Amino acid sequence: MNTTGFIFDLDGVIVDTAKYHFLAWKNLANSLGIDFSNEQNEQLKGVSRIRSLEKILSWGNKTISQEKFDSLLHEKNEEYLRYIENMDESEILPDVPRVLNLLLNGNSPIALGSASKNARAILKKVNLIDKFDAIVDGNDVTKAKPDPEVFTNAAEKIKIMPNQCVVFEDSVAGIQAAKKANMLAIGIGESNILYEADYVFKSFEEISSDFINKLMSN
Ligand code: B16
Ligand code: MG
Repeated sequence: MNTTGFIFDLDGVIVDTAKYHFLAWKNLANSLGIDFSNEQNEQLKGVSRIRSLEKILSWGNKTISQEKFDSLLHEKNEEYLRYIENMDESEILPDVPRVLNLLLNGNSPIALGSASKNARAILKKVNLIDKFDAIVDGNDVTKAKPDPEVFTNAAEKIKIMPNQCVVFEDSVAGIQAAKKANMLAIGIGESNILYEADYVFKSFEEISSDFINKLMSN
């Protein structure tokens, strides 16, 4: 086994489900009379479902009953589930399979570290679940990103020291979580947003095989 561990976020890194979360949150916010901008959406990426709704309500200065809160969470997830119902391998982001296969061929431990409670279902739909040695998702943690719990749990499961782990993340909260966990953080997205990462690439297409090989040999 290689001694560097690789931890992947799911939404926005492996699959482009970030757009479905955006649509569902926007519809929910607008139905409450709350505007929902792209900038606000960035602040929800990587953030748990409960925390996301709390943030939206605070942006709109709304207070609602616990019952209403729970029913909105349920509705948001139902809409999201409708979007992802027919997902298949075609929704895997470009060059993710190339990088996963490089890591597998290099005998590197691979884990998923996602805030989503739907992560396992999505990995099954896109037929990638067998590539992962360990999965930690929103069902397994009590503290959401930017808390490092999801990544430290993933490192424990693949038996790799945190400072020997590399995290791929598309969210500000996730990059902060990776850094708090003492891991190398690679941002997938825009460098002006993910500036706290150690490296930022627009997508896996920009990450050379040479770069991955170097990470594996560190
Ligand atoms: P769910 P990630 C996160 O997944 C998403 O980025 C975030 O937008 C979402 O609210 C969160 O999962 C919870 O997802 O409602 O499916 O449990 O990026 O950490 O893979
Ligand atoms: Mg993400």
